[in-house]
Amino acid sequence: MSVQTVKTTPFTDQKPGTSGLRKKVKVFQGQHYLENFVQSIFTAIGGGHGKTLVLGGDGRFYNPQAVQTILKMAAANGVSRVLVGRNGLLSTPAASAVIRKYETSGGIILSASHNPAGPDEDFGIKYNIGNGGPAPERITSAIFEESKKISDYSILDWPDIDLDRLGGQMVGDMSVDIIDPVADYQVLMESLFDFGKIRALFQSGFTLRFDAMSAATGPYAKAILEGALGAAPGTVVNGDPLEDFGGHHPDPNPVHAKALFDLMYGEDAPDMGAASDGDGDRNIILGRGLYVAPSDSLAALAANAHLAPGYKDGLKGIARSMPTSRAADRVAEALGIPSFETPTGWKFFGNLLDADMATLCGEESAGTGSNHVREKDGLWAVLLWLNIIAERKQSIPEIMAEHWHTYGRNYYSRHDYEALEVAPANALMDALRGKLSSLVGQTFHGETVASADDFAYTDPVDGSVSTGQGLRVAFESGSRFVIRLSGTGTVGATLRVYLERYEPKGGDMGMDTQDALATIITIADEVAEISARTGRDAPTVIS
Ligand code: G16
Repeated sequence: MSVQTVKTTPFTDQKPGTSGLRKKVKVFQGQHYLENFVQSIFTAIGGGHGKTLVLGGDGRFYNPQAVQTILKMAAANGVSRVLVGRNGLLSTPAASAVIRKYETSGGIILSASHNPAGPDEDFGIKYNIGNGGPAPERITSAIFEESKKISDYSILDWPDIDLDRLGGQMVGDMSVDIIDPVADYQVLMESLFDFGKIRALFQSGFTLRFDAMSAATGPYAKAILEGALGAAPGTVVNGDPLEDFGGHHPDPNPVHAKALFDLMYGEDAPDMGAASDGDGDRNIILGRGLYVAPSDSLAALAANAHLAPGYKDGLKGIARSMPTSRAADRVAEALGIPSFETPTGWKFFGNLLDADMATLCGEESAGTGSNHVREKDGLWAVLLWLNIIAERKQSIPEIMAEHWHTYGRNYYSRHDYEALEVAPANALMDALRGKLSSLVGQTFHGETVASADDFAYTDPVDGSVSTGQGLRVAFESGSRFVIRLSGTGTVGATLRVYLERYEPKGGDMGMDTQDALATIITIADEVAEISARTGRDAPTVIS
């Protein structure tokens, strides 16, 4: 056994984005690229000595090779023990659950989430800390700083191990436990939800279609939905993880989950439709003929969470990312609990959850979760919906209609302009930022601007400040639009335009969402000069 010290030079582009480092596979396969970043993680966390880590990923192309490399580097950096999901597979929420259950120092998760996979597509890597959540900015910044000055990395000269064999193996002096990726996660779900009631719901004829999008959630969904809960065989479709996700984008939105949307809006729709993403942390929920916007899903889950055993004592607070609609705030107000508005990125929820200030969290980007782990959790959201349906004995459209009747409706949509050239996208942001203060008081198409700013967040727990988190323009009517650049893409720039209009209770709750938002869409385009500056006459994706 010998530790090799390999000379290297820094890369300038290893700055983690919204959720870790995401690049093309070919970039990660370049000489020293993965190794430099992994060594930067170890250095930034003070070395590996005596630590236990969790390691796994969404099963995409290059996942097994990266696992082998990271194991050899972990051993060379003094790590004592690594828990690895069988075949290198661990959904992101399951990795978080395993970190927490075994109280490890942290974990390395290999995922580019909803981005496509394959030799010419994307790969990603991120570090999660001991609470199970994504590393906060102070650590991701430290990793980036290390990556800019790295001069060598350590790796053990050791053969690849058998990732398919459950149980213990050694890599040098470091023990490796290959674990069943589903088992611990399933135990956690059983502790939160009334599996007996959900089983009875399925026995009574309730039908579900869960699209695992040929990605990480398949084994979890099959074991829990079809196995433990007795949903009919075939409930889970695209349930086998493929290294290229079957050539699709594992992004549960109307474009990439089109088959599910077509089914749910068709004549033979099951009672419920759901889908997850590449690494199992996102979810979408549909009822017959109804897509529940993720912001609305968070609000409805918050209003009904007490019906599930894990939340029977109520919620401490609700947190949402800034661009997420304010539907959940109304629920928090009615419950008499605080609501929090954080920047985009699940890492910003960690402190609130650790401090027990928030119980449920959610984002417009198809993410909902709770204090059971420190990541968003796709299958968890499906199970909470099922538990609520089993208790309320109502359909999803009925539950949402009652919700809007009680709270009013925040009509909401996100328009994405993908693969823009970086310079004009930055120029658009700069131009809008430059005129924010002058917008206040101006009226556009009957909507008067009440406030306009560049969102900054002060973490109420540790006082850390995050600036430049999105440009928001709010109107006196309660409508608003928010614009920011995505931090997860790997090609050019992706402009996200978030649109929201509040219809108070007693108003029209049955409008088409794009119709309801038409005026705000027009104003956003004019004020931010979107079509003029991008040359696009329509978004790439509307969700
Ligand atoms: C990640 C983050 C989320 C964020 C999303 C979109 O999700 O964990 O918190 O909302 O990216 O970020 P952006 O708008 O910057 O692309 P995931 O599922 O990709 O890990």
